[in-house]
Amino acid sequence: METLPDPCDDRVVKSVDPPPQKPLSEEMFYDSSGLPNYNVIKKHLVKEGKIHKEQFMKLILDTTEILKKEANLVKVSEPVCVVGDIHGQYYDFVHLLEKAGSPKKINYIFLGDYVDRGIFSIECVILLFSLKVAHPENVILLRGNHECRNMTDHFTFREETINKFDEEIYDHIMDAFDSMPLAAVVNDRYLAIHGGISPDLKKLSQITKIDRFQEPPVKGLFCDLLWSDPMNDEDANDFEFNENKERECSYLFGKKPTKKLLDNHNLMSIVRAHQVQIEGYKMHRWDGDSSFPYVITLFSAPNYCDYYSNKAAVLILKDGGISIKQYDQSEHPYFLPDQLDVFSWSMPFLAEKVMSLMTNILKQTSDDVDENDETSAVTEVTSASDKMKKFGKIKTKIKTMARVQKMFKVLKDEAEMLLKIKNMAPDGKIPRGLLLDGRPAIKNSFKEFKNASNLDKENEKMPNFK
Ligand SMILES: [Mn+2]
Repeated sequence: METLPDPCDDRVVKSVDPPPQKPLSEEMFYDSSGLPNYNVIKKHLVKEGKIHKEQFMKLILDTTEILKKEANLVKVSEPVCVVGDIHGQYYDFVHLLEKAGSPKKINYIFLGDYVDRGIFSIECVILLFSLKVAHPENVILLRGNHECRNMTDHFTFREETINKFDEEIYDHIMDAFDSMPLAAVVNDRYLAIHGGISPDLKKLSQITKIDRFQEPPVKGLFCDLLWSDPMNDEDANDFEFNENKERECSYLFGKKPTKKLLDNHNLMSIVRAHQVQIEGYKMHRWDGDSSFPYVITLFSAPNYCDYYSNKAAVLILKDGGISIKQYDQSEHPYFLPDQLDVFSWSMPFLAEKVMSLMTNILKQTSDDVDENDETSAVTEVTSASDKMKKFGKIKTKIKTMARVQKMFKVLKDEAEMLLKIKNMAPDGKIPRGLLLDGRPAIKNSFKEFKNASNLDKENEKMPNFK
């Protein structure tokens, strides 16, 4: 693959290969049997290569066709790798695929939340869809609470898609999201869902009756499958369902309704994602420390948002046993906030400098006026009011310049504070502290994790949709 040329040999970071010069050709994109060549696509995207809009469009349509035919509740058998939230962390996603193995050898269930927050969400979608089309039976893509129009508009994915492709591509991806199944039963033993159970869920056959081809509603069974969370270990034995205050929608579920559903269907556990975990997973052992977990939470985005210092994990179900694979963050290319280009980003800095230059020149002029006035006063008899007028005009000019300069300084400072980083603070409100502090000097990952989750709380709730 030809890379971008470096004619002046002045590429600063030589250890990083230049991106591919051209988008993938048809011969590279598809293998000899006409299926997406996901290994080639994967590597191409790692090197920040582009793909043609037409290729992507066909991939989205092919994926949607396959997804549409799937049931709301799909069945999968082992060996299987269950993957939690990915959230646009493409480089970590690639790392996990290499760690867990080829879908030719192991099935995959992805629990949703592929996009938003991370800046490589498009790359994640391209690779996930390529895997799905190449192995429709072995790769299951469940729907998460971020796979909808409301969330991707509130967070970053819509903007990212329009930046990298256009609105038409975005609309078609949303149709694909609408087609994703909602749950899976693995090995007749585990129920896989993004969020959790619902007070409305008495038996699994209810899931099969949901009309899933739409934006998920803000309450009811469909909503809860995507949004609910298990209760704290301390509360789980005392309550059935509590209000989910943190999400401002859906519920927290406790042991009793979970046990009932599992027993009724002869299942062992609920495997779900949706909540960041410092170790990448959590076993909700509500019958004591050595008991089998009622719920297993998986989170597969390490060092979430480049800030949480958490590990990531996937669950491997194989030969009747379960095991957890953990992994740390992989390096990824740096991008300016809000996908700004370097020229737009530096404008406020430049403007501030120009203004300060002009203010100083004007100030100089006014000083000159003062001196001239003193010396000339001896020789020339000018009226005092004339002098004052001239001086007053210049003074006003300086004041105006100073005001404009101040405005640019504020703009620049704001750009520096990155207050608008949408993946950190979609409404520009939050985590100011997080952005102002930068990364804490003390390397205390638990403290960092706690700090990050506190500051990031606002982003865990359901936004107010119009
Ligand atoms: Mn989620």
